Amino acid sequence: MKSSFGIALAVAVPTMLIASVVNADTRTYTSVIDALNNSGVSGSATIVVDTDAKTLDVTVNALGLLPNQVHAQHIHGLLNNGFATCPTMAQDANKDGFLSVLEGAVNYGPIKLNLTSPPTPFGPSPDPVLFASYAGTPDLTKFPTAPDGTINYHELITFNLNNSADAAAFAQLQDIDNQHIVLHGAFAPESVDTVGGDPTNIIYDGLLPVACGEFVLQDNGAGVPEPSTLGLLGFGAAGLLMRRRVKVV
Ligand SMILES: [Cu+2]
Repeated sequence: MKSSFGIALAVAVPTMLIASVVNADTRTYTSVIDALNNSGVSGSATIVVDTDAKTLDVTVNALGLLPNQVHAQHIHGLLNNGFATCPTMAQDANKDGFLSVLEGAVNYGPIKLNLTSPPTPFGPSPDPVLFASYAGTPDLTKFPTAPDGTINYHELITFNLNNSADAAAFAQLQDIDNQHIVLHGAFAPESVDTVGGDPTNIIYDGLLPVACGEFVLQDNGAGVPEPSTLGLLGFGAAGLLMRRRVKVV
């Protein structure tokens, strides 16, 4: 009797969990963007993940950027969807007073999504350290140039799951609250992001991280607050554990 009850619960709980997830086909994440490298940049970002339509609706509003320069902007994160954070000056490993793109990457991980207009096609990585394997090569002229120091970006990015790179990208962009947005580009000594660069030569460094924002889940699409969702997940996990134990016995 005990075993059959365990099996019934193990089957029922994950089914309930799946039902609640299927109903929630959109999730909305927001981010407050703060300056890195004393850039004075600030802003906000919103991402709506639609698991039914297979889209990400991305909005970025930022100000304080150097006008009329290419400002690369990306979603960065860890490839296992683990929790990644914005870097701080604590990651200035060579103590040159600047957080370089590679020093920052220790915290924020590789580029998982290029925020260009139009969206960058997913495909092979142009750099195995800086880009996720599916991220594709961005056209630098398609990033914002902040004509008056501001960025107002909005794109609906659609993923074709029949394409393996798109499918990999979509799988890596589900837990947006574990990822963050990074804006790049400011004047800096050539040595900051160029190996062998002259530290007395000030250049426009298009790689330099100038702002970063971590995302927070605001709405999971089902009207269920996040703590309850976590509770359901915990309960589902308990059901799975029970099922395992029953199998062993
Ligand atoms: Cu970036």
